[in-house]
Amino acid sequence: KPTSEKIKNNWRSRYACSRASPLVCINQDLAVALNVLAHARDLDGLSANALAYERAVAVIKSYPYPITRETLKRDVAKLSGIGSKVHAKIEEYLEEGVIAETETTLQSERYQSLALFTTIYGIGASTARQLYEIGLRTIEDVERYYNVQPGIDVNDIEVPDSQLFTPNGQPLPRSNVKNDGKIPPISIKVALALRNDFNTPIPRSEVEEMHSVIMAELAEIQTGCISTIAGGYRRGKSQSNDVDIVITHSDIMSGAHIIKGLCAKLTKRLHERGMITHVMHLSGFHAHNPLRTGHWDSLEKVLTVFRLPALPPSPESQPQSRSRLNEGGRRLYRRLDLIFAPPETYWTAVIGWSGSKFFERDLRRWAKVEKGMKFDSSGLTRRHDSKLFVPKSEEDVFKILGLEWVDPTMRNA
Ligand code: DCP
Ligand code: MG
Repeated sequence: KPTSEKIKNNWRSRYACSRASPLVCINQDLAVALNVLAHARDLDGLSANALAYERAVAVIKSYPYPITRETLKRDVAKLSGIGSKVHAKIEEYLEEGVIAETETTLQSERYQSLALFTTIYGIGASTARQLYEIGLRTIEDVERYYNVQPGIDVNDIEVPDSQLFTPNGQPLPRSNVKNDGKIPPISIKVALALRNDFNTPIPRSEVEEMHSVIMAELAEIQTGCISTIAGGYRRGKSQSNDVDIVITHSDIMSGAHIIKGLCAKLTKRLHERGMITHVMHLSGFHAHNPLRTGHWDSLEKVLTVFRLPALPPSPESQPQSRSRLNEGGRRLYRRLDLIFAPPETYWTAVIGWSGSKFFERDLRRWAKVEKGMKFDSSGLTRRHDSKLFVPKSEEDVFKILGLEWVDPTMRNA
């Protein structure tokens, strides 16, 4: 279903979820320049400040005309989210072609180090700041700090037995080969050892290959499962940083029952096949929220490190596939998130995992402020009595929320 003209013309809306936000917008350079300021504030822990800039960037992404002095005055200055500070930055950009603060930020050692440190999976802004405060500046500094030898093989990282995962805490049969079937956790050491792989973007073809291999393995355990590749892939990005797959069962009646425990079973199987090498295990999104009923805990997910099986040796290997191999000819380690939803919350899970993060943020805000509802990946409910809506399709979620359809490729707020 294409995005309507109504949505495309709705760039004045205060909510990113009712605007069209293309992957690359007509004022992309300005959006990128302002986004550096948002990023810098975020890295400095100034989240409210960062959010203001993110909002401005999101508003600009939906504005369909080139921003000039005229359109700034006529349209952009009046948009919610464009305050006096941002307005001044846009004027400066139009005047000078650059934003001075953006340029000095990009040059600053602090920004460069913090941005670099946060590319390591598991290191967030506050850890990055701590590492910077104690004097670390480079990746080599971080490796030394975490006691990781440069170029170490990830399999040589030692993990105490007590830190190994048994999926969902269930003991696994001892017949399993590696570590009695236990799976090592994704630690910062692992992330450091794999950082070159993790920082190599995943082309769409490889995302699709991972998806089909995973679904074929799932079919061996359980027939009738259906899935959607969510995340940046679904928004049309040509390359992704990780792969997000949302899975459910096609049987509306007994799907919830069938889905239960499947996350652990698939994780175990993919580990046995050598494809899942590490996991970060999180149970349901709301496992600790006492207001949630048992129903919610069935949204199982697992964050993993995944590697496709080696390609069969071929003398004239395709340049295209060679780009996905490292020097040793092996496949790259990738980050993979698997999300299992019961049929009744499948479509909210798909929307919740399709992003962008800012689109999601405004979707939750819209649901709460304008509709008295609560939206998140694990369901759509009415606030006053927690009544659960059961959308029959992705379009249905938008309908229930009173929103016009926005195609995933237009959710790049
Ligand atoms: N998401 C969420 N809650 C989480 C994690 C993710 O709601 N705890 C949503 C918002 C994201 C989407 O899922 O847009 C996917 O998250 P990613 O971090 O994988 O981001 P993208 O897929 O958008 O981009 P990429 O993976 O290419 O960096
Ligand atoms: Mg992703």
